[in-house]
Amino acid sequence: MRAYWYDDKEGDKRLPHDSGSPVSESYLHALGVIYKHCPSISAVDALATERAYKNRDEITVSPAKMGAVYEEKLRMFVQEHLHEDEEIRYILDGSGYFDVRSEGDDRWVRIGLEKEDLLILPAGIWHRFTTDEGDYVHAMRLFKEEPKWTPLNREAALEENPYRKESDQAPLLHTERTNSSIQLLHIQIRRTYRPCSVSCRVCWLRTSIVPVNNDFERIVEVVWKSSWHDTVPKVATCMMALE
Ligand code: KMT
Repeated sequence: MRAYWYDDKEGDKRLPHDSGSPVSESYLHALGVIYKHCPSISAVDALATERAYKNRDEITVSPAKMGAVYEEKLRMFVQEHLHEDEEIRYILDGSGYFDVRSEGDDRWVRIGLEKEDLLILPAGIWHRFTTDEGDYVHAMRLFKEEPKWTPLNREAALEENPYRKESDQAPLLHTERTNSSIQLLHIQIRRTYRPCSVSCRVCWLRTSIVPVNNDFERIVEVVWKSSWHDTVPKVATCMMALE
């Protein structure tokens, strides 16, 4: 895997478009994007079980496999879109690029993947996919629910989509170490949902949250065992339930 800022130059997106500025894995984490090198399918299976994935399929994106449909499929994949489910892609062979939008300044981060690379994209993140100059990727697609690929192409109205809003819904305001094993996270809940638990986007460990002053829409305190991580997670995702 190699991640870097896309150069934004016109032209075939299958070219590297490498601006020369690398992007770190911890920046990807901050966007909710997780990379793992998985040398075996059993490592993928373990991850799928841990994150409660129910379905999977395989796809080969190449002119040899898809024939005339190849260009059309590529046009769909490369159109900027989001999904309402988290998705996992595992590269079985070949290579390709996932581009994800940065938070705030809306720039493209390019993530080059090759064989044995696995990527987890959170629900609601703007992204796109293209093959590279090799024009060949064989990937496993893992789905939390139905084995379907439903892109919601970018348009202004989709900023109101609940999955889009949730993707940056729970900014950490403040963290506080109370002793060596307990961490308090103060999280701002901005919407009128009843928060029920909070998950670390890096390892997906989840803990329930306790509202402060019985006010679900303000600040919640989370007791986070720092032994779960060497460092305090910088990004947490609130799992919401409608009241
Ligand atoms: C996606 O989500 O854009 C895809 O599934 C593309 C094909 S998988 C390499």
